[in-house]
Amino acid sequence: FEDLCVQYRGIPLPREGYSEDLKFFEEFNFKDDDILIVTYPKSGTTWMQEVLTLVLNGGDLTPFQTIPSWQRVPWVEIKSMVEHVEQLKSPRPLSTHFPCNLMPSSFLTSKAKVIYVLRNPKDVLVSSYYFHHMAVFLEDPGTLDEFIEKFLKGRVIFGKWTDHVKSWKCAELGDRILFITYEEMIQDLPAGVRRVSNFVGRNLSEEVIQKVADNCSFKSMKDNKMSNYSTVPKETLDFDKSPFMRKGIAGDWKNHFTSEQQALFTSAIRKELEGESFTLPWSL
Ligand code: PPS
Repeated sequence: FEDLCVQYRGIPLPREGYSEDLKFFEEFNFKDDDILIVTYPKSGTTWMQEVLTLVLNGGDLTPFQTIPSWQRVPWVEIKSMVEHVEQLKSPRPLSTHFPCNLMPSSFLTSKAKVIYVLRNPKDVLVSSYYFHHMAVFLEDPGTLDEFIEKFLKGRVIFGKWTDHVKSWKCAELGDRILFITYEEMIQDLPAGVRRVSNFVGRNLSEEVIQKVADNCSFKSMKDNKMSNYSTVPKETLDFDKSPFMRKGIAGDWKNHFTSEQQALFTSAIRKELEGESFTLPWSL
């Protein structure tokens, strides 16, 4: 694990794409009209990148069909993405997997908006487990028991899930932050698209909202080369092991966790969140 990760201010980052020296990120200049998608990995980042692209373009499918998602909504903490960030027109759609306490100072002084996508951590864990099999740059996850232990201890990329959620829930960003869950988008995607479009100040017609939702369905994104990561070389993502767009459902953990694993996981997460002033949108 240590060989494959770099440590940055207490959290492990994948060596692929990241370095300990994040000076360029620390000096990143957030603009007031930036829109930042924030996620713990495997929570629905790519999904929200597609929704936001289409919302900001009023349903125009061209960028969605011609430019890979990571160029349209680049990660601010990855150096090779700087050139893509520089090409963006305002309002700039951006992504990050970082906890709030590691954001550069310009973020806090700006009025940049945040869309935080939250997913049930048991499904995050299962999705991440498969991703560790396909991502050649990550360590073998071992058995599910072993992976659960690593996940709960934060011996995974971007550290503990609970620390990530706490950092953003406690950030007191007021109406600068929208919390939206993966599960609510599964249940009613047009309603999720409407929440996003209202939040970013785009008044879209019901017809356009429906068009965005149709194009952001799991099936449609799985078939779109610009959002399914199939253009990434096999030396980085091995699609023979697992697809990136794997299952796209809520509750897949029930097909993987034993009742002992479920009890252990739930009590560990509850303990980590004891005394916090926020509640999670689902019972664990
Ligand atoms: S990453 O690597 O952090 O950027 O991954 P991320 O995009 O956050 O998460 C990948 C999971 O999101 C699922 N996904 C979707 N689910 C439903 N509908 C749509 N349109 C959709 N797009 C992506 C993807 O399948 C991964 O979840 P799992 O459970 O592995 O299928």
